[in-house]
Amino acid sequence: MGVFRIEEADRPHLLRLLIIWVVLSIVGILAALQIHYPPYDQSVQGQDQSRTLALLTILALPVFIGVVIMVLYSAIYFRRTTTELIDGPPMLGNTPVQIAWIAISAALVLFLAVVGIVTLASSNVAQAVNAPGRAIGQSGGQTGSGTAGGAGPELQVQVVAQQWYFTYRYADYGGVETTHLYLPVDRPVELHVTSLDIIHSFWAYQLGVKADANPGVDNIFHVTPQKTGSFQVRCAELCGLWHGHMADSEGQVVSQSEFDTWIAQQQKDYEVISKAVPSYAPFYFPEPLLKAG
Ligand SMILES: [Cu+2]
Repeated sequence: MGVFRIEEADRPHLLRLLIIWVVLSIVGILAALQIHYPPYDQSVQGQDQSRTLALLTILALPVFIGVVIMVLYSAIYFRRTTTELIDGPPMLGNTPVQIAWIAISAALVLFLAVVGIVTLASSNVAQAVNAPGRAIGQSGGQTGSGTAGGAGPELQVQVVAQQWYFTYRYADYGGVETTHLYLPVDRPVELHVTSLDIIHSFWAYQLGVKADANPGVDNIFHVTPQKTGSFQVRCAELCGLWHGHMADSEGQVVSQSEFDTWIAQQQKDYEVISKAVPSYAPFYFPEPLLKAG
């Protein structure tokens, strides 16, 4: 039963490889646990993404280390010693090794599939809506009733991309449109990402949100900021000459009371402009499309 038996001469090699693999894997995993994975923890969703990256890194490390030490070990200990070119002993497969690699790969892949399915089944899944006539949110609507203060239902924030900046409309506050993105901490937010002209991409890096902004589409993302402070906002889709200009804006996560003060100020500041901008809608169409009906 040659195939099932490990040759006597191979045992020291196998033992040595095993020890090196276990030690390096433990060191690698301990090092990987020290890393702070982007997009960090400013939002619940961002923290989930960081955890997923950590999990994938920890699972992949022993596999990666196993392959690398096998290659290096073979290059050192099983290299050709003579200048003469001769074939090595024929190998006709190794059943235990084959069973092990298929079982381990299958276990890893199936485990990650379960993790993925559970994540997808959670409530944080994004959706895109472009059915005409859909009212936005439950509490919002075209004019909004203004549920100021308190951690109520999801705060509706519309992200409007256009060449070459983002503006934000707060459905719950009369659809007021501002040039800054403020979000209250610890309150679930429903982001409605859309565009006025061409395709952009709204990327709030530290919040873990990257959403396509398409004209005529209401792209919905859920995010719950959990730490106050600023976050970067940039466009992640090449959108014309001044695309780079869409990289230097910042959003703020603030306390609910600061948010209330800020939004009241915005409603005051933009009162006149609010009358001039189109009324709040789930999405908008660029001029040529409007003309084409
Ligand atoms: Cu853009």
